Amino acid sequence: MPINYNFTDLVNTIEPGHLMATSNSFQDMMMRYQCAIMEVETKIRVLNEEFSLRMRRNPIESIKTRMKSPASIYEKMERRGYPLTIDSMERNLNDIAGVRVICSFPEDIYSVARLITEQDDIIVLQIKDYIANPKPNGYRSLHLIVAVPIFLANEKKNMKVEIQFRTIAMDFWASLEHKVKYKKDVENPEQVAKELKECADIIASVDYRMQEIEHSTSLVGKEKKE
Ligand code: 0O2
Repeated sequence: MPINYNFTDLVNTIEPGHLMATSNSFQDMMMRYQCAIMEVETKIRVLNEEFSLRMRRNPIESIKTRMKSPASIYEKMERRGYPLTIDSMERNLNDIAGVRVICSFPEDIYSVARLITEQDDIIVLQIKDYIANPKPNGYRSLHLIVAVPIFLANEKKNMKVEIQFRTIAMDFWASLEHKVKYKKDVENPEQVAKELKECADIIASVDYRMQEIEHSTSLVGKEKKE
Protein backbone atom coordinates (compact mmCIF):
# COMPACT_ATOMS: atom_id res chain seq x y z
CA MET A 1 0.00 0.00 0.00
CA PRO A 2 1.54 3.37 -0.96
CA ILE A 3 2.40 5.64 1.95
CA ASN A 4 1.69 9.33 1.53
CA TYR A 5 4.26 11.38 3.33
CA ASN A 6 3.11 14.52 5.05
CA PHE A 7 5.08 17.52 3.90
CA THR A 8 3.31 20.09 6.03
CA ASP A 9 6.18 20.13 8.50
CA LEU A 10 8.58 20.90 5.68
CA VAL A 11 6.57 23.56 3.89
CA ASN A 12 7.86 26.35 6.10
CA THR A 13 11.45 25.34 5.70
CA ILE A 14 11.79 24.54 2.00
CA GLU A 15 11.00 27.04 -0.72
CA PRO A 16 7.47 25.96 -1.83
CA GLY A 17 8.24 25.84 -5.58
CA HIS A 18 11.17 23.59 -4.92
CA LEU A 19 9.02 21.42 -2.69
CA MET A 20 6.32 21.13 -5.41
CA ALA A 21 8.91 20.18 -7.99
CA THR A 22 10.52 17.55 -5.88
CA SER A 23 7.69 16.03 -3.89
CA ASN A 24 6.93 13.34 -6.47
CA SER A 25 10.53 12.27 -6.63
CA PHE A 26 10.65 12.30 -2.83
CA GLN A 27 7.64 9.97 -2.74
CA ASP A 28 9.38 7.76 -5.30
CA MET A 29 12.53 7.65 -3.21
CA MET A 30 10.59 6.75 -0.06
CA MET A 31 8.75 4.00 -1.95
CA ARG A 32 12.11 2.56 -3.05
CA TYR A 33 13.41 2.56 0.53
CA GLN A 34 10.20 0.92 1.72
CA CYS A 35 10.75 -1.84 -0.87
CA ALA A 36 14.34 -2.25 0.29
CA ILE A 37 13.11 -2.74 3.86
CA MET A 38 10.72 -5.44 2.62
CA GLU A 39 13.59 -7.21 0.80
CA VAL A 40 15.83 -7.20 3.87
CA GLU A 41 13.04 -8.22 6.23
CA THR A 42 12.17 -11.18 3.99
CA LYS A 43 15.80 -12.28 3.80
CA ILE A 44 16.03 -12.26 7.59
CA ARG A 45 12.74 -14.13 8.02
CA VAL A 46 13.93 -16.79 5.56
CA LEU A 47 17.16 -17.27 7.53
CA ASN A 48 15.15 -17.55 10.74
CA GLU A 49 12.97 -20.28 9.23
CA GLU A 50 15.94 -22.28 8.01
CA PHE A 51 17.84 -21.84 11.25
CA SER A 52 14.86 -22.94 13.31
CA LEU A 53 14.53 -26.13 11.25
CA ARG A 54 18.22 -27.01 11.49
CA MET A 55 18.99 -25.82 15.01
CA ARG A 56 15.55 -26.40 16.51
CA ARG A 57 15.29 -22.90 17.88
CA ASN A 58 14.73 -19.40 16.51
CA PRO A 59 17.74 -17.10 16.62
CA ILE A 60 15.51 -14.10 16.00
CA GLU A 61 13.03 -12.88 18.59
CA SER A 62 11.55 -10.05 16.53
CA ILE A 63 12.14 -7.69 13.64
CA LYS A 64 11.20 -4.03 13.67
CA THR A 65 11.32 -1.79 10.64
CA ARG A 66 11.14 1.96 10.34
CA MET A 67 11.32 4.64 7.66
CA LYS A 68 12.99 7.88 8.70
CA SER A 69 10.38 10.64 8.74
CA PRO A 70 10.65 13.48 6.17
CA ALA A 71 11.20 15.92 9.05
CA SER A 72 14.13 13.85 10.42
CA ILE A 73 15.59 13.51 6.93
CA TYR A 74 15.37 17.25 6.44
CA GLU A 75 16.83 17.98 9.90
CA LYS A 76 19.81 15.65 9.33
CA MET A 77 20.51 17.03 5.85
CA GLU A 78 20.43 20.59 7.18
CA ARG A 79 22.55 19.79 10.24
CA ARG A 80 25.21 18.13 8.10
CA GLY A 81 25.08 20.84 5.42
CA TYR A 82 24.15 18.58 2.50
CA PRO A 83 22.23 19.88 -0.52
CA LEU A 84 18.51 19.12 -0.33
CA THR A 85 18.21 16.94 -3.40
CA ILE A 86 17.04 13.37 -3.79
CA ASP A 87 20.45 12.37 -5.10
CA SER A 88 22.19 13.92 -2.10
CA MET A 89 19.77 12.26 0.36
CA GLU A 90 20.43 8.86 -1.21
CA ARG A 91 24.18 9.46 -1.28
CA ASN A 92 24.65 10.97 2.17
CA LEU A 93 22.10 9.30 4.43
CA ASN A 94 22.54 5.68 5.45
CA ASP A 95 19.53 5.35 7.69
CA ILE A 96 16.46 6.38 5.70
CA ALA A 97 15.50 2.70 5.76
CA GLY A 98 16.08 0.91 9.06
CA VAL A 99 15.65 -2.70 10.11
CA ARG A 100 16.22 -3.75 13.72
CA VAL A 101 16.76 -7.44 14.36
CA ILE A 102 16.36 -8.58 17.94
CA CYS A 103 18.21 -11.84 18.53
CA SER A 104 18.15 -14.29 21.39
CA PHE A 105 21.88 -14.48 22.08
CA PRO A 106 25.02 -12.54 21.07
CA GLU A 107 26.29 -15.40 18.88
CA ASP A 108 22.99 -15.34 16.94
CA ILE A 109 23.69 -11.72 16.01
CA TYR A 110 26.97 -12.67 14.36
CA SER A 111 25.53 -15.79 12.71
CA VAL A 112 22.59 -13.98 11.14
CA ALA A 113 24.71 -10.97 10.19
CA ARG A 114 27.29 -13.20 8.51
CA LEU A 115 24.64 -15.10 6.56
CA ILE A 116 23.11 -11.84 5.36
CA THR A 117 26.43 -10.31 4.31
CA GLU A 118 27.39 -13.49 2.43
CA GLN A 119 24.33 -13.31 0.15
CA ASP A 120 25.52 -12.48 -3.34
CA ASP A 121 23.04 -9.68 -4.01
CA ILE A 122 23.97 -7.82 -0.83
CA ILE A 123 26.73 -5.21 -0.87
CA VAL A 124 28.19 -4.46 2.55
CA LEU A 125 29.01 -0.76 2.76
CA GLN A 126 29.86 -0.42 6.43
CA ILE A 127 30.04 -2.46 9.62
CA LYS A 128 30.05 -0.85 13.08
CA ASP A 129 30.50 -3.38 15.85
CA TYR A 130 29.36 -1.65 19.03
CA ILE A 131 29.26 -5.06 20.75
CA ALA A 132 32.97 -5.68 20.43
CA ASN A 133 33.55 -1.93 20.90
CA PRO A 134 30.69 -0.49 22.98
CA LYS A 135 30.08 3.26 22.95
CA PRO A 136 31.37 5.08 26.07
CA ASN A 137 27.78 5.31 27.39
CA GLY A 138 27.46 1.50 27.20
CA TYR A 139 25.50 1.26 23.92
CA ARG A 140 25.86 -2.14 22.28
CA SER A 141 24.54 -3.29 18.87
CA LEU A 142 25.96 -4.47 15.59
CA HIS A 143 25.21 -2.03 12.75
CA LEU A 144 25.45 -2.95 9.10
CA ILE A 145 24.90 -0.59 6.23
CA VAL A 146 24.06 -2.69 3.18
CA ALA A 147 22.88 -2.01 -0.35
CA VAL A 148 20.12 -4.32 -1.54
CA PRO A 149 18.71 -4.46 -5.07
CA ILE A 150 15.04 -3.74 -5.64
CA PHE A 151 13.36 -4.61 -8.91
CA LEU A 152 10.76 -2.13 -10.15
CA ALA A 153 8.78 -2.14 -13.41
CA ASN A 154 11.50 -0.39 -15.39
CA GLU A 155 14.60 -0.46 -13.28
CA LYS A 156 16.76 -2.29 -10.80
CA LYS A 157 18.21 -0.08 -8.10
CA ASN A 158 20.48 -0.70 -5.13
CA MET A 159 19.10 0.93 -1.99
CA LYS A 160 20.88 1.44 1.32
CA VAL A 161 19.45 -0.09 4.48
CA GLU A 162 20.77 0.20 8.02
CA ILE A 163 20.40 -3.10 9.88
CA GLN A 164 20.84 -2.99 13.64
CA PHE A 165 21.31 -6.31 15.43
CA ARG A 166 20.76 -6.47 19.19
CA THR A 167 19.89 -8.98 21.87
CA ILE A 168 16.63 -8.53 23.78
CA ALA A 169 18.63 -7.14 26.70
CA MET A 170 20.61 -4.69 24.55
CA ASP A 171 17.34 -3.48 23.03
CA PHE A 172 15.77 -3.05 26.45
CA TRP A 173 18.75 -0.92 27.52
CA ALA A 174 18.79 1.15 24.30
CA SER A 175 15.06 1.94 24.57
CA LEU A 176 15.41 3.31 28.08
CA GLU A 177 18.62 5.19 27.30
CA HIS A 178 16.95 6.73 24.22
CA LYS A 179 14.00 7.91 26.34
CA VAL A 180 16.25 9.33 29.05
CA LYS A 181 18.41 11.14 26.46
CA TYR A 182 15.45 13.17 25.24
CA LYS A 183 14.08 14.00 28.72
CA LYS A 184 14.85 17.59 29.63
CA ASP A 185 14.02 17.50 33.34
CA VAL A 186 16.33 14.71 34.54
CA GLU A 187 17.51 15.80 38.00
CA ASN A 188 20.92 14.21 38.14
CA PRO A 189 21.99 13.40 34.57
CA GLU A 190 25.56 12.36 35.50
CA GLN A 191 24.30 9.83 38.05
CA VAL A 192 21.71 8.48 35.58
CA ALA A 193 24.39 8.13 32.89
CA LYS A 194 26.64 6.28 35.36
CA GLU A 195 23.84 3.90 36.32
CA LEU A 196 22.95 3.27 32.70
CA LYS A 197 26.58 2.45 31.93
CA GLU A 198 26.68 0.01 34.86
CA CYS A 199 23.43 -1.61 33.68
CA ALA A 200 24.85 -1.94 30.15
CA ASP A 201 27.86 -3.83 31.50
CA ILE A 202 25.69 -6.08 33.69
CA ILE A 203 23.41 -6.77 30.73
CA ALA A 204 26.38 -7.73 28.56
CA SER A 205 27.59 -10.19 31.15
CA VAL A 206 24.07 -11.65 31.59
CA ASP A 207 23.73 -12.06 27.81
CA TYR A 208 26.85 -14.24 27.72
CA ARG A 209 25.84 -16.22 30.84
CA MET A 210 22.43 -16.93 29.29
CA GLN A 211 24.18 -18.04 26.11
CA GLU A 212 26.31 -20.45 28.16
CA ILE A 213 23.17 -21.88 29.80
CA GLU A 214 21.63 -22.32 26.36
CA HIS A 215 24.75 -24.14 25.15
CA SER A 216 24.83 -26.46 28.12
CA THR A 217 21.18 -27.44 27.71
CA SER A 218 21.00 -27.43 23.92
CA LEU A 219 19.81 -30.55 22.13
CA VAL A 220 21.71 -29.65 18.99
CA GLY A 221 24.56 -32.04 18.38
CA LYS A 222 23.06 -34.54 20.84
CA GLU A 223 20.69 -37.37 20.13
CA LYS A 224 17.16 -36.04 20.17
CA LYS A 225 14.46 -38.56 21.09
CA GLU A 226 11.40 -37.81 18.96
P1 0O2 B 1 16.76 6.54 15.36
O1 0O2 B 1 15.52 7.24 15.75
O2 0O2 B 1 16.92 5.22 16.04
O3 0O2 B 1 16.98 6.47 13.89
P2 0O2 B 1 25.04 7.90 10.75
O4 0O2 B 1 23.66 8.25 11.22
O5 0O2 B 1 25.19 6.43 10.42
O6 0O2 B 1 25.54 8.76 9.66
P3 0O2 B 1 26.12 7.82 13.41
O7 0O2 B 1 25.39 8.79 14.28
O8 0O2 B 1 27.58 7.65 13.69
O9 0O2 B 1 26.00 8.24 11.91
O10 0O2 B 1 25.42 6.42 13.47
P4 0O2 B 1 25.50 5.29 14.55
O11 0O2 B 1 26.43 5.55 15.66
O12 0O2 B 1 25.75 4.06 13.77
O13 0O2 B 1 24.03 5.33 15.19
C1 0O2 B 1 22.90 5.33 14.42
C2 0O2 B 1 21.71 4.77 15.18
O14 0O2 B 1 22.14 3.81 16.17
C3 0O2 B 1 20.93 5.79 15.99
O15 0O2 B 1 19.98 6.39 15.16
C4 0O2 B 1 20.27 4.92 17.07
O16 0O2 B 1 19.17 4.19 16.54
C5 0O2 B 1 21.37 3.94 17.37
N1 0O2 B 1 22.30 4.45 18.40
C6 0O2 B 1 23.57 4.83 18.24
N2 0O2 B 1 24.11 5.22 19.39
C7 0O2 B 1 23.16 5.08 20.33
C8 0O2 B 1 23.13 5.32 21.75
O17 0O2 B 1 24.09 5.76 22.37
N3 0O2 B 1 21.95 5.07 22.39
C9 0O2 B 1 20.84 4.59 21.74
N4 0O2 B 1 19.74 4.36 22.46
N5 0O2 B 1 20.84 4.36 20.40
C10 0O2 B 1 21.98 4.60 19.70
P5 0O2 B 1 19.33 7.79 15.49
O18 0O2 B 1 19.28 8.55 14.22
O19 0O2 B 1 20.04 8.43 16.64
O20 0O2 B 1 17.89 7.47 15.99
